[in-house]
Parts: sequence; C-alpha cells; structure tokens
Amino acid sequence: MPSSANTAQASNALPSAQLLPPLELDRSLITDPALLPIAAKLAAGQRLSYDDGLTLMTSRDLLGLGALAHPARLAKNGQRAYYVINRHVNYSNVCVNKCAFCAFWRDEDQEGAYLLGPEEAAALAAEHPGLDLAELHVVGSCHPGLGLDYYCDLLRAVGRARPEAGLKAFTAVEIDHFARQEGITTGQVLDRLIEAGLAAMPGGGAEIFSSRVRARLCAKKAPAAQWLSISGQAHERGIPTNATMLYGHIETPSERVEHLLALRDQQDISGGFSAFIPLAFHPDNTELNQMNRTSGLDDLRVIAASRLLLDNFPHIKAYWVMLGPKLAQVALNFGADDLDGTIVEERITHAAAAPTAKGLTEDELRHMIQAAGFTPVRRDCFYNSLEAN
Ligand code: V47
Repeated sequence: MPSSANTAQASNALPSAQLLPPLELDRSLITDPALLPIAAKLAAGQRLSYDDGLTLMTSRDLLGLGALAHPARLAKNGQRAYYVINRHVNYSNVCVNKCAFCAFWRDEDQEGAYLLGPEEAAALAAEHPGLDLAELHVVGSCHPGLGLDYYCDLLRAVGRARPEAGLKAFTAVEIDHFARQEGITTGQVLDRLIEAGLAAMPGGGAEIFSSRVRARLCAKKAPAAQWLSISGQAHERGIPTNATMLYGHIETPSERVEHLLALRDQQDISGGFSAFIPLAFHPDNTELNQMNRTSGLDDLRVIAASRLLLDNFPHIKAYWVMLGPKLAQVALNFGADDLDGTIVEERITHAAAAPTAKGLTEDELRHMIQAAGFTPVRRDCFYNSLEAN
C-alpha cells in the first residue's frame, strides 16, 4: 500500500492501449444474422467500423452480443473483475451549466446549494479511518465564484487527510471552466493541479458528444472537441483519465456510435484512457422527468458494444450505482471487467432518485464478483492490483 499520494503518483503509468487479438467465438449463440459478419471480423482480429457499431447498438440479440463481447473481455482481462475502495467527495453543487439531465445542480442562492471549504472536504475524506482507501474521487460543479487557488487547496487538504489515496479529481469540463475563470490555458490549470496532487481524472462531463444533443441538453458545457483535447493534454502529462457516455435520453444509436468512435480515435492519439463507463440516464427530478429509465437490454447492449468498439480501452466499468448491483454483476459477462467501488456517499445519481445504496462495503463488492463467477481484484486508481499474493 503506498504511504503517500506522491508515492501513488510515482507508481503511475499510462495504460497500454493494446488492440483486441483475434477472438475465439461461439457462433452457435448468435441468432441475429446481422451479427455474423461482425463475428467474422472479430475472429480475424479486425477493427470494427461505424456500421458494425450501429448494428451492435441496435441488435436485440442479447445472447449474441454477449457471445461477441465476453471473449473480448476475456482477452483483455481474463476472469478478473476489478473494484476499488474509494470515496466520492462532491465539493459543490452550485453550477453555471444547469444541464437538463442533471438533478444535482443548484443556483448559488437556491435552497440546498452548498460549497465545502477545503477543510470541510478533508473532514469528509477523513471519515471511516478504518477504510483502506485507495482512491478519492473528487468532483463538483462549474461554480461561478471560485479561483484556481481554491481547487489546489482542496486537493492538498484532501490529500493530507488521506495520503494513502490516489486523487482522481475534476472532469475535463471542470478543467475547462477553471481555465476560463482564471484566464489561463487548460494546460496551465492541469500543471497547477498536478503540483497540488492530481493523480488521475474521472470521465464525467462527456455526456454525448453530438452537438445536436449538447445544444438541447447542455448548451453551456464545454463542447466535445474541448473535452477530448483536455483529456489528451492530461495524457501528455502522464495523468490517466476515464471516459463516460450518458445514454438513455434523447440521443440516437448513431450518436452513441459516433461518441464511442471519437473516444477510440482520441485513445489512438493519446493512449491515456483507463476505463470507459456508460452512464444510464436517471430522469427523476430533472427537466426530462417524463422519460423512462433505460431497459436491461439497452444497458447490457451498451456495455457489449462499448467493449467491442473500444478495442483500445483496457477497462469497461459497470457502474453499480446506475445499473443496480444485480445488472452490474450480469454485465461482467457482457464486456465489463470493473464495478467501480465502495463510494461511501454517492450524490449525483441519488439527486435523480437512484434506487441503489449510496455506498457498498468491500465484502459486498467481493461477494458480487465471486457470486458471478469472477476473480475479485482490489485495485488502486491506476488499476494496479492491491491483492496480497
Ligand atoms: O458527468 C448527471 C452523469 C456524471 C445524471 O470516471 C447523470 O471513474 C445519470 O462521471 N442520470 C458523473 N447520469 C458521474 C461520473 C462517474 C461516475 C463514476 C465513476 C466515474 C469515473 C465517473 O453523471 C456526469 C453526468 O454525465 N449524470 N446527471 C442523471 N440524472
């Protein structure tokens, strides 16, 4: 176990962006004939195209999708299923972006608005001293009134409270916002945050890259090109980052596939994405509250299609908070190899009335993995194994 955040940073190496090898597939499980040419390509070790992506993203042959995605998952990660002992700290919900899909944001003077001082955030990080914390996941909002000093102080304070934890903090959208507020470049923002202890970045804020959807749901947010460019700048600096896709609202299957291919292109260029996390939209308490929640078919299809299209991503995360623990378990057979972690206190999806727990224990995570037939691997925020063996 590293003894300080600096040690955690020193053990950091960007993930290797290896492609999929030729896969051995059981075609007897495939009933949708449109999946057969894709099976042939995967068996030959060929990269999938936009059209293949669209076929995957619209097929209802769930077992067929699993028959393609599971061998890809095994080729990347064997029987391993990762989890992390982590804690989320959300420093503020005051946000200028006011995205239509988000139930977490508040105006500064609105009831329920909050901003934690660095020491208040550190006090949260220090809770549960018995927890062997490997990662602090620190994200918030695009606050109108804070300078970069606040964010550096925040990182230093939580880092002092939990020196053993890697600091995975701030989405590319927050970095873009800090740079605007401060009147400096996003590269300069990243350099200052790295000095303050930033070790990795989460994948939020990507939403759907389509400018059509962004104009309707999150017009004020950094556009796709900026999100991708900031991820690349982090990779250039040796900071691994994640990527997400918010699905199940007004996006089309082609917009999903375009999103995934934009991530794949960026990974070809900068190579520093660790995990892709599909985020199932929760409509309650948002402007889109008349919409239905995603279906189990769609959740597993997105996981499978992501595993197959993102051939250069090492990990696909089944985020138990949004999928529910049972579907997240099943997702381990449809391309996912990581369940995220203990979290302790999840706020963003719970603002949208997520029916899941706010956190899980390590025992619960290990049991979920073992009961699904996989080998649990406790990891740090760089996917190094922390299993004693
Ligand atoms: O950026 C907001 C999404 C994201 C809703 O990188 C919603 O390891 C569903 O990015 N329904 C934050 N989703 C969560 C996130 C994340 C979570 C866990 C791990 C990692 C990682 C990243 O949640 C936001 C937004 O895309 N979101 N509102 C909603 N109503």
